[in-house]
Amino acid sequence: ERSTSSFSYSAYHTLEEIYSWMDSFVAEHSNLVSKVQIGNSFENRSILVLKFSTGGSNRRAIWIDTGIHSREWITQATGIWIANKIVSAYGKDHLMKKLLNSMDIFIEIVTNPDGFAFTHSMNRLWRKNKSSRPGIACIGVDLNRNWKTGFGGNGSNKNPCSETYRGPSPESEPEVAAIVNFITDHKNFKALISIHSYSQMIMFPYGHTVEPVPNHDELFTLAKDAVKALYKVHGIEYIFGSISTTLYVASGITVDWAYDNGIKYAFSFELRDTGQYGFLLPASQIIPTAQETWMAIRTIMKYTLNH
Ligand code: ING
Ligand code: ZN
Repeated sequence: ERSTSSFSYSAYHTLEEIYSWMDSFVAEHSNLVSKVQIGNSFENRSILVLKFSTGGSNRRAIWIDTGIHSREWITQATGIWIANKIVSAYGKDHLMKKLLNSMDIFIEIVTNPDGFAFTHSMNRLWRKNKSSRPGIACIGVDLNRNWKTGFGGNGSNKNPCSETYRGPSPESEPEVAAIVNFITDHKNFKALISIHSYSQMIMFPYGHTVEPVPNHDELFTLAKDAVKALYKVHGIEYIFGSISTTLYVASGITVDWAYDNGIKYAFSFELRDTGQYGFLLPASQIIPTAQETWMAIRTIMKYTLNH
């Protein structure tokens, strides 16, 4: 796209279309948005993050990632819509104006670019990345099992052919290492929201143990408020709680790493639906899903700004 005016926010797009949209989007809103390359994927694609900032240096920041599992197409589509929403909200929404005058927002829309390209070309239901290693027959590591916190624990698999294969070692995958390096070097992230689909849930650490985190009650209340704000938009019901007690025990996951590295407001969303369409959510649901998800994200952002 040479301009975002010809881009459809209510359709699913290829990687090339999304990366081209990003270039137009950044060019059209250069006062607020810039593009940061944080690394390269296993197959050497660029790993890109959109940065929303009104200035300052190394301000307190909020991280959002979508598409760490490539087949969860509603998440990348929601990430695109939300990026566009942040730009329009900066002009209209007092909270967002206030937030962006003191904090930065980073959104990684295609967190697993190789897997995403593969879901378009070969296998719509591909989840993992596309890494391969000598002597290993199966392809791909589950990027939501490759993080250091709890690595190798229950709810992750050491079999390379498993859909939840954790990889040979923590941060073995360039897509995970890129985020770890970026967030660690930045040192000022206060909230992180990692977006998956499907199941309609808002969850928080831990995943690797049923042990509650020190600020469990605070996260529980905030998740409840986010679910309430989401419900108000289109009447869609979400459940909420810690990952291990709401969904299942899962180890080596993004939000557990974030939490143990000082990001005390760490959440994982599971977007629409509850299984009717699953990963194949019709494009007609992109905008309503993004609208309601935005209100949940905004709730968490507001709380983070004020704490
Ligand atoms: N489910 C997630 C998975 O990686 C999840 C569930 C989310 C676990 C967040 C831990 C943290 O198994 C999907 N749909 O990917
Ligand atoms: Zn997922």
